[in-house]
Amino acid sequence: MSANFPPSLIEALQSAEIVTALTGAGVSAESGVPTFREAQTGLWAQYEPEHLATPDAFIEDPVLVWEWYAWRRSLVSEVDPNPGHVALVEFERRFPQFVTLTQNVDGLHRVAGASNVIELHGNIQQVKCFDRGHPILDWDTLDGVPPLCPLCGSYLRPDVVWFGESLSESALEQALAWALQADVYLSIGTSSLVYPAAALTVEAIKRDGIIVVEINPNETPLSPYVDFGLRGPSGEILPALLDAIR
Ligand code: BJW
Repeated sequence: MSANFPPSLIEALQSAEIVTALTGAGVSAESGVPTFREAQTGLWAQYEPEHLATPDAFIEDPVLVWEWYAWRRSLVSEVDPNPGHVALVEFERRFPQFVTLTQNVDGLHRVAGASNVIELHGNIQQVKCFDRGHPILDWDTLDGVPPLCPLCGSYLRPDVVWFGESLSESALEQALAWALQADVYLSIGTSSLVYPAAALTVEAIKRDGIIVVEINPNETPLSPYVDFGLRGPSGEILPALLDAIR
């Protein structure tokens, strides 16, 4: 595979000081975590996102939403990082400055050993309460579906970012700074449909002198604007890319 990479891409990576990677659900697909929007296997082939990943859905049916996340939490706890996650850890060691900005809530980048990770959409293993946002540890010993917040009595919910909710301001600010400083920006395994995460790629594309690379078996709305589109699974392309720049 390495022989097929454009030489100008390899040169850009070999001389890069700052590299920013934005990842999406596709990065975890080869670990067995379903993506969101692929018709046959996506989580939302069974459920519409608007029905489950919104505050209104939780207000309407907290039991259904809690149980959907409980199912996903147990799925995620049984899978391992794949060669794509592992290659990104090697990238982190290889470049003077490297960050993984992830939309994924599965925590697999950290499990793989990545240390500089910004989780833009939260983490499915963490919970907070619905009314006040109290972060709660040791919640799995609490009764109730969903359990109640020991501090204020409101329902607990996963500490993830639902549609219509704001991302952490500081996480987004840091992520934007990385997109605006990168020599090379990698958009990996994301449909680039969900904002503001996709806007990070848009901001990178708008800059002069940056190389923007998309790694995805399929095209996305941003594909026409990137410098290189590497079509294939990230679990194969990332290790090959790493080999090619060594
Ligand atoms: C592989 C592969 C392999 C497969 N290797 N690749 C501007 C314009 C339009 C709309 C908006 C906008 N700004 C805000 C909005 C509204 C909304 C939005 O973006 N809507 C769009 C759908 C139109 N955004 C929001 O509401 C955000 N909040 C916000 O902006 O607050 C301010 C505000 C508030 C109120 C009003 C207006 C503004 C919050 C977004 C939160 C998203 N949350 C979710 C759920 C997280 C919790 C959970 O997990 O349940 O995050 S939605 C879901 O989508 C999840 C993902 O992180 C996110 C992105 O999906 P991703 O990762 O791209 O996955 P897929 O499935 O879409 O794609 C997988 C890709 O992998 C595919 O391309 C495959 O080809 C590829 N692939 N195998 C490599 N082996």
